[in-house]
Amino acid sequence: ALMEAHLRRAIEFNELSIHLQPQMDLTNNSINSFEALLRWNNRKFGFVSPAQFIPIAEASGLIIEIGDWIIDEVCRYQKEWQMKGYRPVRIAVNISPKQFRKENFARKIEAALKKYSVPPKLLEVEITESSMTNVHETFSILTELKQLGVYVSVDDFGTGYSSLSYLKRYPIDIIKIDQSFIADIAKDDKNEAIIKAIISMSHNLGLEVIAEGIEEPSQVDFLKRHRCQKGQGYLYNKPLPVETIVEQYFVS
Ligand code: G
Ligand code: G
Ligand code: MN
Ligand code: NA
Repeated sequence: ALMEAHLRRAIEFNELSIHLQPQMDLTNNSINSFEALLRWNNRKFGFVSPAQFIPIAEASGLIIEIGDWIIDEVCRYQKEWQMKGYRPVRIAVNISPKQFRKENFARKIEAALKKYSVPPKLLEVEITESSMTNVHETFSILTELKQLGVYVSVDDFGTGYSSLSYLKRYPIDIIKIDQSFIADIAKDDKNEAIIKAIISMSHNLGLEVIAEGIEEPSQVDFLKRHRCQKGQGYLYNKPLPVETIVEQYFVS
């Protein structure tokens, strides 16, 4: 409850920031996109992990305000980068179930894109299977997002309890293979069989596929051998402050 009280004032006190993690094209080591990851530095608690405070934000409903803030920030960066003539790069944003299902979610995204004149193709919405509780509702939100022209990805793929039928039902663009599978490459044959199946299923469905949590060159070799072309992880970069990303990838 104390943490919730502090979180309630985090935006006002400028305690939230966004880090960006590059998502690579594994075939030529170029940047394909970024994932935005929230960071909170509180006066009392210091740095608090999103794994700790996102559930609090979700339970208290604060996630709506925080989520709106993230989308606004990300669109603001895009505008700024566009004005400075930087190469356009898509940014993926994690969306909590409550935020996804809140009425007017797609309209809010549309408004933020419009506010900063950002092309929809430069925004990606990452949802998890836990957002897809109601078929009719999920279909209608995803269809609106599709019509807007933003990308939609399924985060932590392979760890939920959903049936695979949603892949044919919903307009999804990208599958993100959960990092637990990548961590077990070369340790577990069954695990490797599952990754191969996810990659080939993604290709056959016309979906993009990206591997999360890459830490070892041998994992890249495996992924490339099985035609997974995209990936992210500490081997390439940790999530970094936006200024660092700009210096490293745009100004040089
Ligand atoms: O970046 P890190 O590994 O600490 O993130 C931990 C968890 O918090 C991950 O599950 C990640 O998806 C989630 N997370 C990070 N940033 C955001 C955010 O901006 N919004 C939401 N909803 N979840 C986030
Ligand atoms: O749930 P989601 O996939 O959005 O969470 C991403 C989380 O994974 C972030 O907290 C991010 O900091 C973390 N992460 C990113 N790359 C790596 C990696 O190579 N190894 C590990 N262990 N975590 C990673
Ligand atoms: Mn994610
Ligand atoms: Na994930």
